[in-house]
Amino acid sequence: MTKKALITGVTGQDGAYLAEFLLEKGYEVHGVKRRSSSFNTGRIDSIYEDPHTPDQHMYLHYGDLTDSTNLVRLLSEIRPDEVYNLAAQSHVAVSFETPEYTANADGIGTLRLLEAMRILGLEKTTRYYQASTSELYGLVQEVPQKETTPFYPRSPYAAAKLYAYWITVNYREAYGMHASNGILFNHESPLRGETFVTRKITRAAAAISLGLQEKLFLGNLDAQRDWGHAREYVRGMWMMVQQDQPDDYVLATGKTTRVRDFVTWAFAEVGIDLEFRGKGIDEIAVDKATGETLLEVDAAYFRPTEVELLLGDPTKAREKLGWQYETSVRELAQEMVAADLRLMQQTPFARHAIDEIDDGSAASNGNIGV
Ligand code: NDP
Ligand code: GDR
Repeated sequence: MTKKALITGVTGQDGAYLAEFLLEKGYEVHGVKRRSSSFNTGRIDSIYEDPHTPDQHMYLHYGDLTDSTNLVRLLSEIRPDEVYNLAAQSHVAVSFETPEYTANADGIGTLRLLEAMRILGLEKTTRYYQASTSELYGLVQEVPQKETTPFYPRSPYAAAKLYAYWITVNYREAYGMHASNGILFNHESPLRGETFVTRKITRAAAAISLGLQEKLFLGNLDAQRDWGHAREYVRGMWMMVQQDQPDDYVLATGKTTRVRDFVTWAFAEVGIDLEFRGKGIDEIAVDKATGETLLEVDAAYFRPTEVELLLGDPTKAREKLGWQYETSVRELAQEMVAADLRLMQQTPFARHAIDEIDDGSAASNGNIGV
């Protein structure tokens, strides 16, 4: 029997990788996409199948985690074997600008989906994966962070995801659902959203090297993140769902890197050797060869409360699931810069298009980014 999977957030980075992974495993994949005034399916164009395709395996449905009626109808029509809840307003800085919406989509949205499964009597037959996050650890309580480390959320996003984490545990315990939380540390790829820091950096390195951008503006260069590759993390999601018993697992690489070092590596990929000068808000980075300032720190990108250090311990996932990461952060930076260079060389970019790629957090300064 062909297994059916429902993926919310299928148009996002992880949704695209997961859909591809499940199609390769022979699943019938149903993805929920939001209505948008412009195309939002770019990441899944390569796996999308037209509804007229004979023997179709990939289906897209309009939907939204803020609409219970929609979720109930989709679940009752599809009756999936596995549900992967990846949909979220996933930008931490933007969650300070849109806290209520973030709570609604990321927190209550999770409840809506779980409750829709229960209403339809799917709680004993359909397995559920919740996209939980290392942001739950927030203010450092323990290093490295593992499944038993206490949570201390530091943003509206993390607080919403805290609710989603616990409601998933509660539905597992209350109704015997096969519901698991993947506590995933940062994972990136060439499909990463353009306003997350790694992609913002790799795009800038590519654009600056091609003469399409003058400068990169960033916030906290001292933040440390445990960065892995998204393709490997979606495999871990699937592995959790295949276990006999549901449980919660950390996926991480066990290595942490400062934003500043990721910048150095990304620019080295395009042959630019950077030197950092100054401190805090006055820090800049100059091209050692030309003396030109290519990076400035901009206060607009600092968050009201920051998560300074994330470093995960993936021992449980390795021992129980057999999950392992393969790509180092340096290789990740290489792959992302190479992909951005290719993209920009193929598509002649209007200069303003690049300058306007900005982080939503700058909105508070009247500088509305993407
Ligand atoms: P993205 O931001 O790339 O994708 C988010 C997806 O959710 C998009 O498809 C988006 O649609 C969709 N979405 C947003 N709001 C709603 C809504 N109200 N209803 C339905 N769909 C919605 O995130 P990632 O792929 O990087 O992350 C996937 C999940 O994993 C998220 O829940 C994120 O919070 C979580 N996570 C991510 C980590 C990471 O490092 N990437 C680490 C830990 C957790 P659209 O394309 O239309 O915007
Ligand atoms: P994060 O990712 O907040 O960890 O959430 P992001 O890439 O946005 O930030 C990482 C760190 O870099 C610092 N930073 C900047 N960040 C952005 N976006 N833009 C900047 O200009 C900039 N300058 C410095 C940030 O302050 C932060 O410390 C991601 C998301 O995918 C979440 O959905 C997910 O849950 C977590 O990872 C794990």
